[in-house]
Amino acid sequence: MEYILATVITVVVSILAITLQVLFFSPISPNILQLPPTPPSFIPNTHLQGVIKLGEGVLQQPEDVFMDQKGILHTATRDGWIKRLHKNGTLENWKKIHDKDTLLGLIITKNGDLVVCDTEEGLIKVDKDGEVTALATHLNGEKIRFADDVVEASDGSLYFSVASTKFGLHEWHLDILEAKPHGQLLKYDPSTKETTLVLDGLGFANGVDISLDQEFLVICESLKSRCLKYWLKDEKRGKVEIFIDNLPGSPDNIKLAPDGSFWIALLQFTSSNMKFVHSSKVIKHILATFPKLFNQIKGVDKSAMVINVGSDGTIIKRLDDPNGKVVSFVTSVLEFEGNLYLGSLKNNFIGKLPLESVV
Ligand SMILES: [Ca+2]
Repeated sequence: MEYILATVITVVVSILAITLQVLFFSPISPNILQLPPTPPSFIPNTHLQGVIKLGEGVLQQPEDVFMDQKGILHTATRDGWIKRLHKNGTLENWKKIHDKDTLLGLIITKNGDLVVCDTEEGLIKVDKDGEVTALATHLNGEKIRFADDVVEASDGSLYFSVASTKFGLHEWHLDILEAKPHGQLLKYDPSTKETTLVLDGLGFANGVDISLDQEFLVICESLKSRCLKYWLKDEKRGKVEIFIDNLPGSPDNIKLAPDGSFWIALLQFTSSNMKFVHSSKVIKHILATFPKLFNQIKGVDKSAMVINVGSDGTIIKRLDDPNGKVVSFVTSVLEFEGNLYLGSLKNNFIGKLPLESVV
């Protein structure tokens, strides 16, 4: 009898403790989020299972990929390196920035400098000699915490996204669970060395790129399953409209293709698990308090999808690895000389896919 009583008391106290922890010490103040419905005609294909693995085992979760004018592929890996893949297949450890896993989107500017987003340091420049300089570290006196992706406009300005002003890289899941718009689009002017706010209130601001005619910039909001168009020129300058919405996934990086269309990597958060999670604040509090539970159900590392979108915002092509057999958690997709190159936050290689294999 005493044993049963002790067990009941232990269970009750444990439930109370967990309830108190979840309700009063939860790190988030969540919103309910409606994810877009899956289109009725949705039939996954397996095109992405045809990728060739480049630098396998050496490239740790290369989130972004960028090709310079000579055809040298650049990526930032989780061990703090900028690595280069040459046309002859040689892999070069080019520049070690630090020992952290915080490097994300990168570009080579027209001057030949590499600019990379660091989720702790802001925007970093590495010149041709390998000298590292911090470009944008603060906005109005506040430290820039979660720089995600960057693009250079024709006038040399650097536009870059801040995924969240509230949560850092290692708390990205909290931003997703909270489902509030903490993202920004910032602009760094190299002539004045000033950083200014362009857009605020974005839902996990992620990939950025600029149209072939330089008329508009596209910025993707992972949380809202959409990308926005921000006009850069003429009478529409500064205006914002939807470029594409109701995407079948959460957009990560976006890259201009040679023909003026765009390639977008879509994170697969739209599983039934995540739809359920986004429908309940209580569930969100529990998952925010117990991150291992979130890792079990997030599903984003179990499949991959990329899409090709015309400059008018219509989907032209969709490529999948529906069960993550070869690639998963694909975060960027770049088209160069008839091939796609895929970056990922799970895979330890860059995927190469000849486009002729998917026509
Ligand atoms: Ca990104």
